[in-house]
This record gives sequence, structure tokens and C-alpha cells, in this order.
Amino acid sequence: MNRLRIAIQKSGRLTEASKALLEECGITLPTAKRKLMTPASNFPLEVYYLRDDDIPAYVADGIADLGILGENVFRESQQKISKIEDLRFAKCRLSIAIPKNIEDADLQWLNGKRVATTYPNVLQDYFDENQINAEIHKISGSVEIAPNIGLADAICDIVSSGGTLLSNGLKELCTVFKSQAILVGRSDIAPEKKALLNQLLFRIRSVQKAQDNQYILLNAPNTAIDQICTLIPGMKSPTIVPLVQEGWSSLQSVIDKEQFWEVIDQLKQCGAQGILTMPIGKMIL
Ligand code: PRT
Ligand code: ZN
Repeated sequence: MNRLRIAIQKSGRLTEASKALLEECGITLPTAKRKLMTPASNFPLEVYYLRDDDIPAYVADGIADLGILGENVFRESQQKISKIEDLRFAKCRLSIAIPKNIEDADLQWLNGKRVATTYPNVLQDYFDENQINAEIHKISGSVEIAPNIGLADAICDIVSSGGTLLSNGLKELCTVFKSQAILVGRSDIAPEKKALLNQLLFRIRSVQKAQDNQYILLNAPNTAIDQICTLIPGMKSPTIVPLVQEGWSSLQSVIDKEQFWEVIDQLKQCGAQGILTMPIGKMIL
């Protein structure tokens, strides 16, 4: 039977969110532990559990069709695979950091310096683009201690809260790029698998769309309905149901979470009352 094979991180920062995304897409995975591969019970999909660094090669070699990994690992790998979709979790940035006591440093400060990183390819590209002539030291872990032990003048590493830099006496000089979890695949995926991929992508996008929006229910005087409809137009248009109380209606629609508080203030000014909001499970346009 035709199945999609997707590689996800076996154990690490991406694991739970990757599994949760598949579950949100209605794909049930058995809880079996210590297995390299598990088939989903209700979608033609097999999940391979790997170290994140191995995922690009597995996908490039055709052992897996798809992979979920950090964009940082994807870019560094330089394998012949493509990004298919941003997945919005595991957000972080790849940054260059320097000792915090160095004042007024800009990118040019890096010229002639040694920079320790586990991302030598991405960093070299960044230096080339910015015409910086620095020496890259590839190291495999604990990059943040390199300046303190005299191994390098600066580092290039993943930053999330910034706590690790701070506790090692470092500060960010610049962001090389912003990263997040992404879905990757080969460009020559077989047509029958492409149909399954499109099905999976449709589900992922419906989950993401639902995460961006909220369901909203409110009461409004009939005189304000036109104005309220322009504020919360919804997917096609709001649903309007008359209230028992003369001259009033109930409106149902969806609202973009990013504009939520701004729109709520405007709705109140229009006379809206009894505003309720609820999370949306899936949103199909
Ligand atoms: O074992 P395996 O090789 O599979 O896992 P791993 O140890 O290589 O990766 P893992 O699980 O640590 O991270 C997986 C992915 O999560 C990374 O490739 C990033 O895309 C993403 N991610 C998100 C992060 C972070 N946030 C993060 N904070 N990866 C690493 N860090 C580390 C960073 O290296 C630094 O040491 O956390 C520290 C910085 O964190 P703050 O919060 O102190 O700034
Ligand atoms: Zn790794």
C-alpha cells in the first residue's frame, strides 16, 4: 500500500510538538517506545524517529519522504531537499554573540576574529554576504563556553530566551536568521505520494488557520449590525439571528487573534454586548 514516510525527532525539543501536530491533523500514532518506525492507525503514514541531524540525509536519500526539523538544521545540512511549510513551533534564532564587556561592536568587529559554531555552512554564507573575513571554528557542542576558555572571540548559536548567553557573559551582536520547525521533502516526490502530501498539507493549514482565529459571539442593536459586519466579516459573512428582545440580534463570526483586542474595543464602541469567544478546532475555508 502507498504510504507517506515522515521522519521526526526521536527525543528532543521538537518531538512532542511534532507528534501533537500529527495528532491535530487526525493522525493517531501508537505510543510504542524505542521503535525506529511506527505506522499511523488511520492515515497512510509511517513515522520514523531519528536524531534531528540525520533527518535531512534520510529525506534526501529517499528513506523518508518528509521530515520535521528546525530550519537551522535544514539550512546547515545543505542536502537536496526543500522546505514545504513553516510549522510555527520551536521558534528561535541563530545569532552571533560576543563577550558582553565589548562596547560599540558592529559586524565589522568580527573581521580577523575566531567564531565558534556548530553551523559553519550557514555562518560562512552569512559572512560572505556581509563581506566579513572571520575564522570559523566548527565545534560540536557547548558553543557558549568557547569565548570563556579562549577558544574563540565570538560564537554563533541558537538563542531562544537569551538566558544561556547571559549566564556565560555573552550578548547578541546580530541575528543570522530566525528559525522555526519546518516540514521538508524532496522535490521529486512520486505522484501518488504527492496526493497524500497534499492531503496532509490541507490538514496542517486547517489546524494553523484555526490557531490564528477565534470564534466570536455577541449581541448588538440592529442599528449597529452593518458596522459590526465590517469589523468581523468572518469567513464569508457573519451569521445574524434575531434576539427575543425587540431591536437586537445575535452575531456569530470569526476574528483574527492578532487584531483581537483592537477589534473588541471597536465592537464595544458600536454597542456590542455579551461578547463571548471560543477557540476553533479546525478551520476549513
Ligand atoms: O538529539 P538530537 O540531535 O535529535 O537533538 P538536538 O540536541 O540536536 O536538538 P534539540 O532537541 O536541542 O533542538 C531541536 C531544535 O529545536 C533545534 O534544532 C532548533 O531548531 C529548536 N530550538 C528552539 C532550539 C532552542 N529553541 C534552543 N533554545 N535548539 C536549541 N536551543 C539551545 C541552544 O543551542 C542553546 O544552548 O538552548 C540554548 C539557548 O536557549 P536560551 O533559552 O537560553 O536562549
Ligand atoms: Zn541534533
